[in-house]
Amino acid sequence: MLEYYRYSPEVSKAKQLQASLVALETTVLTHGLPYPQNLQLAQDMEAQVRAHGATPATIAVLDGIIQVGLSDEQLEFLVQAKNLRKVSRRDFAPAIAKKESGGTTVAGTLIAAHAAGIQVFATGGIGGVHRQPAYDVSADLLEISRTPVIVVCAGAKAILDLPATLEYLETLGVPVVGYQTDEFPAFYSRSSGLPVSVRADSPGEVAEIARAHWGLGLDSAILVAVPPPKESALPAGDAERAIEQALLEAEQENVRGQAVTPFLLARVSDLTGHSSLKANLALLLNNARVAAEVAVALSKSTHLAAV
Ligand code: PSU
Ligand code: MN
Repeated sequence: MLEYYRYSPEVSKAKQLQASLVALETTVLTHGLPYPQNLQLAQDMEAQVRAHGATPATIAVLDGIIQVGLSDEQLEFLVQAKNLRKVSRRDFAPAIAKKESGGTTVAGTLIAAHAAGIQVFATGGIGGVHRQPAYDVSADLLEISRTPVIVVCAGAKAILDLPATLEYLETLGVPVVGYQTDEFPAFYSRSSGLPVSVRADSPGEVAEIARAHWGLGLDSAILVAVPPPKESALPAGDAERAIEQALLEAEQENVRGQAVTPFLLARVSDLTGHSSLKANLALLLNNARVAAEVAVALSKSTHLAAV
């Protein structure tokens, strides 16, 4: 399997030294954000991870190779190239066989991170159960249910059906940890009115929950939901109005399949005068910081357990 993977020198070294690693996804760069904001974001997220004591591993598929950690040149290519694949579970083999390139989704990044031995992953918002049509369910949820990685996010993207997404996570047996909150955040906004299954107030508490879950032989992810930073979070009503309009347009324009999420996020950004974009960027950086802190706490608790 390793023939399909390549690690950057920085990631190889961190693995050798058993340093804390944080995986980062790239669909948000290739399908979520315009150039050059996507490049800036990728660099800023990596810097946040390093500033908090961990090593970033930005994951993508380049010319049919799964890259764990990207060079500056590789990142430059990824953020500017057109018609890249959105790589989820079903898309790895086609991309590899055809030597294509693409950004990995939450599901895709989880697969690669786990294969590379990385236990913590930062993203913006996970995919979930869509409001319409109700049978559109992101592959992110199934991957989260079967990959033992801590996923740090701002909840599920608010364009989704959040109550249904939480019910689905419950069915799949995934602990949903509210980070310094009792409520599941609504991605652009800090509250949804929906309860999480457990609250944790520090990185150490998150690490304890993960260790107990995996120690029991339960092999799902731990979903850590961090509210978006106060300064840039949107009032729930503002976000909801834009989302409803965007959903209407998606239906009128018959947007389907993998195109749905990028379409909705871009329309919500336009309709909110880009304040949703600002919130999205701020929460991604914040999640990178929390993920680094959790990765450091996890390696400390693992070392203690080994003593
Ligand atoms: N966050 C963004 N933009 C995105 C995504 C997240 O701000 O494009 C991506 C994530 O990679 C997530 C994917 O895994 O959207 C979900 O897509 P779908 O609903 O098609 O599974
Ligand atoms: Mn879908």
